Amino acid sequence: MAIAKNPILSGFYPDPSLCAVGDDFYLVNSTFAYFPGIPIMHSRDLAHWEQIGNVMDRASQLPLQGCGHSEGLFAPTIRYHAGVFYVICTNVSGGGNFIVTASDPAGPWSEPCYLPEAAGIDPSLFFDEDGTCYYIGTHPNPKGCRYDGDWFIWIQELDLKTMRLVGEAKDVWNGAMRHVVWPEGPHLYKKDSYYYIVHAEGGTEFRHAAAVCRSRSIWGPYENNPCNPILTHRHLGKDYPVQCVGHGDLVETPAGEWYMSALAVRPLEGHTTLGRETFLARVVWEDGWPVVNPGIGRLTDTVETGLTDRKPVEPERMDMVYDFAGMERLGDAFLFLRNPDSDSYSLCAGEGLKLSYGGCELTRKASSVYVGLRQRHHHFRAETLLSLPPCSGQGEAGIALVQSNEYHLRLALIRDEAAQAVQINVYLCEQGIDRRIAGQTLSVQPNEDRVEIGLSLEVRGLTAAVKVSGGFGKVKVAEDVDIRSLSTETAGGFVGCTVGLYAAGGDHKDACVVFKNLTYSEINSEGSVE
Ligand code: 6LW
Repeated sequence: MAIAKNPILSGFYPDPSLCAVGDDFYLVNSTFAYFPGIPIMHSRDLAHWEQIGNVMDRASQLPLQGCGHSEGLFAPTIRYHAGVFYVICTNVSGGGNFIVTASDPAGPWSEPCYLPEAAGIDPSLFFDEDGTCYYIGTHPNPKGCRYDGDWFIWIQELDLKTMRLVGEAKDVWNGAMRHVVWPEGPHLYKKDSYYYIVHAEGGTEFRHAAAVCRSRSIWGPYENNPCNPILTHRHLGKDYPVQCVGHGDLVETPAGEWYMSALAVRPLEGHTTLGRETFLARVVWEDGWPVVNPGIGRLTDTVETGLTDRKPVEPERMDMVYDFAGMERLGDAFLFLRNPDSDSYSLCAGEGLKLSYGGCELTRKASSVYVGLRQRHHHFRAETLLSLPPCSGQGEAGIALVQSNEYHLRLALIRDEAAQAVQINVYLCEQGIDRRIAGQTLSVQPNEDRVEIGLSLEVRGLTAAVKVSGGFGKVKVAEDVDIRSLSTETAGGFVGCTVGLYAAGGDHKDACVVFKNLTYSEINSEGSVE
């Protein structure tokens, strides 16, 4: 039997939603300002997940220009009905709520069908037994918010032929607790002639919780589960290692067993750098209500899924080696900022990944030239070998750990042609202000064409160390850099860190830095590869 290890998706995989189609499970997450948007994962045992694509992989589907790091795509929902996959989501930076569809969940997905009449966020779809489709989402209390977070869950029928909301919209529920804040992430289900709404409340931070209500009619009145909330860690105190648990979605296996995906965070000393991650819990039904992890009542390190173990053919490796010189496409795991300018990136056989200079700094809310991977572990090392052109017009290139445009760490290389040297600087950007925290100037050989330098960024929890290597030998540039500010608690927002390669600035717009490879390895707290 398969045993799922929590988090089932570590790192920046927030707002999970999942659905079952026969023996197959599909899961999606929110991506905010990153492109492509909404990774889609597949599993046959709920334990091993493989990315099969990205739902929003064309700029035409996903306008993100100028959006804030935690704007763009909010919480998506995935559902399947009558041969069609549906993802419904909100682009808070352009267009609002929309639906995309696909016959193959790996894609291609359709252009978005916007629902301008649907206010608010966190949309979900429900297909009733007679095929009628309903939209469920959240919006501010239509009678006026009495306090911050005074929102309502509302339902309206969706005509699938016209993709328009039809009939009356009805506010059905505003949460389980008195003076509840942020009832959100609602999903509708039907079981044994009851309609159930599972939703989050309390805000996505420490007081996050999953709750449920039910009704015999989809339009209500909904009755509160007397055992609410069904999942939270807010009563466990701020030292508990897994916090902010909520945003649940239920799925039934072919054997009739139930599971819930939920988001949670794993802070270190009160600092969350990995963002909101995806967890799994078991669900049983008692007296017509779902009970999460019965006998335990909180998220566990492992979950027996009751399904045959289906390790992927290529088991997920925690050391990921990308040899760009031999790759034809970057692969689905890579993330860009907002809508990338494809002319600034090219994979050249035998050479590597070329990034153009001339783009804007990572501090800007713009489509900076950056390509990254999610930080999947508290302790990791990222290494790359790059080659700097003779003329980059003072442009910088290197490796960055990005929480947002306002909070990131950069190991930045500038080739100084006149001085026949390479300046190596470490910048910690906080509140959008760059601070140079370490630096060195290393000489290069006179008349050297391209200069090859290896970069290493090692993160152990809340500190980072950077090293460079090249013709000049190995140099430690900075150690024990305090990166606590690259956390949700300081930076705010909804994302986790990504680690990536970038190029910025410089007045030689035709110049490129070439990255030969990128290696991401999980390490232990002593620095050895796991
Ligand atoms: C999302 C809402 C939430 O739309 O945070 O945790 C928002 N819950 O449901 C952004 O992820």
